Amino acid sequence: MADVDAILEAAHLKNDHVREYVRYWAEITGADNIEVVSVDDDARLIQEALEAGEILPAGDDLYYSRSFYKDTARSEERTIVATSDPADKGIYNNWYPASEMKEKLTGLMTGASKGKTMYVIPYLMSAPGSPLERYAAGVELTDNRSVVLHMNRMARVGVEHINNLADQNTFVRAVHVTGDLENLGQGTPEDQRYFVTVADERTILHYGSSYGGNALLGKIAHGLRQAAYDGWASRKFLAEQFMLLGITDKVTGKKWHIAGGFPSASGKTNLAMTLSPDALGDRYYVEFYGDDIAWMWVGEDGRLYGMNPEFGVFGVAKDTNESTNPTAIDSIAPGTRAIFTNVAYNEKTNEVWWEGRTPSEPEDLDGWLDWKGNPIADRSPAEANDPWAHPNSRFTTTLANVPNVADDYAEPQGVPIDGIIFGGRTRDREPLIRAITDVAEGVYDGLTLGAEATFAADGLDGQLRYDPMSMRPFLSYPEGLYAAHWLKIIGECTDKPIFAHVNWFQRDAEDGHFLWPGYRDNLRALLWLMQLRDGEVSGVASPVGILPAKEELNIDGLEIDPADLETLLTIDAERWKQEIGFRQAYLEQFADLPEQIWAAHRRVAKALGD
Ligand code: OXD
Ligand code: MN
Repeated sequence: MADVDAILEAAHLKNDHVREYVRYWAEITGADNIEVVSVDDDARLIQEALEAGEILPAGDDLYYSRSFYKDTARSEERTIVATSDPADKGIYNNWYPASEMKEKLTGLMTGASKGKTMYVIPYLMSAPGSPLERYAAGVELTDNRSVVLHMNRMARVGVEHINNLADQNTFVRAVHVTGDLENLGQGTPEDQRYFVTVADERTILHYGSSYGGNALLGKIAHGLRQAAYDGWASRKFLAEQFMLLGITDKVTGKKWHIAGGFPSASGKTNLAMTLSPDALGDRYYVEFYGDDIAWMWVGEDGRLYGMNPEFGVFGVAKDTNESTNPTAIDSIAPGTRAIFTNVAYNEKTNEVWWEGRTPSEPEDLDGWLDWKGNPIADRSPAEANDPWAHPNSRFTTTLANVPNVADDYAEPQGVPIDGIIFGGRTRDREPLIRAITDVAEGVYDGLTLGAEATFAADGLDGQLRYDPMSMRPFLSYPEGLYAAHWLKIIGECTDKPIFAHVNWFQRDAEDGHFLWPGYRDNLRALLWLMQLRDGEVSGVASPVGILPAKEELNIDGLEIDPADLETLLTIDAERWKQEIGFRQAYLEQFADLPEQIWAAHRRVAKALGD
């Protein structure tokens, strides 16, 4: 091993606590070399990765990477939150004692980076100068160069983010060791992978994957799990898997900001990057802030503020195209330095493709390889219908590449949040939008968020896989306390955001067609919500919130069957009563659920006539 101190000195890494941390893990992991990286090293690292065959060219300044075929998604069952206090155990956080997990991971990581370089990635999950900067600094150690390339796009990276910390010891220690991917028993009883956040020590120890959600530790492990814990422990903020967008009315000059959570596959990235529908484009301009994480706190003016701690987008490629998400397509155009992972790749033309990129697959199969690297042309009849790209294949690009990114996206002060929306994917029951003005009812609505269970796997038709606030895989402390923390933070706002539940996916009971066109037209529902908040419309009361009166929803330029619109703006009380029963059982699992949440549940049940 080279002289660690000399390397850190030469890299101008001045923080003594960081130095000690690097020395400690260099010794354990047994890495042969250490390299401190900053975003300025990106071009060189790209070159090195190309030369090593770790990435492949995918057009002008675009790159392609493939992960091991058993390592293509976050693994929820292998993800653990550890602390020293058993009271931190919740239903979803998969809690273990910190001492047990630290020992386990230290054992797994011992000598596991032998022969490799350990990259030191100092990063910041906020704009410098943010009120939450104290919680945003971290140092990821990784033995995987592709992880560095992704972190350079997803976070602010460089020693300047950790050299001058107000408290030199306040940074997240985030250790990533890839391990021998071919021999980790992924998905078997002998699974060796462990993804642990030791939340009360602000230490993240991930072993056994090089896939994004398990390996880019600034993102999910720090940006969500650790930050949610820090927000609660400090009583200062919320960290949620939320998108964040802005809408400007060019006529009145008003600007609104909306944040919101959607379980996977409910269209969060598409909504975050949406544009106005053509017919409303002259009047309303939509700006993108973030597609996956928002940290929110109460500002001095009594409003809720929010910011996206990330610096990039790690988006699902499937179905992304010029009509579903044109801004995403622009953000990965030639010259953007975007990286594609596990999509299909043409080794002759360097093109990439994924399901839904174009209506049908490229006709000429010459040179096309599927996400595993196998030639499409050589497929057997049994494999003919296998997807070309992995369903969880991704694109990684920086926020600045998104054409409608907000002008102030990198400003430290964040933006005032006018509305918080929750949206699942539900074929019936949930109207297009229902607004909720009571905070406890809003929090209750977030807690009971869910997406439809896949019928085959999860049984009961119409029953949701509940996903509180879309945070189920990222919760780091018990659900009852989580609800109480939400009530506290929003309760402190003197000018509160309005809540709403949205559903773009309602279907006709007979022929199954989608009742609402979705995509850019979703803005129409959000505009109504902002008008309601501003007192310009009053809506129609229902047992589950305020619905738009038909004439209040702006449908200029929209072709929609009046009967479909009618269904979208009414509720099915019988289905709702059934849902209340499911919710009762779901909420009963949670210890210490605040009485205000139970009261909200009872109020809704009573209004429905239960
Ligand atoms: C996720 C992600 O897994 O954002 O939720 O990547
Ligand atoms: Mn996510």
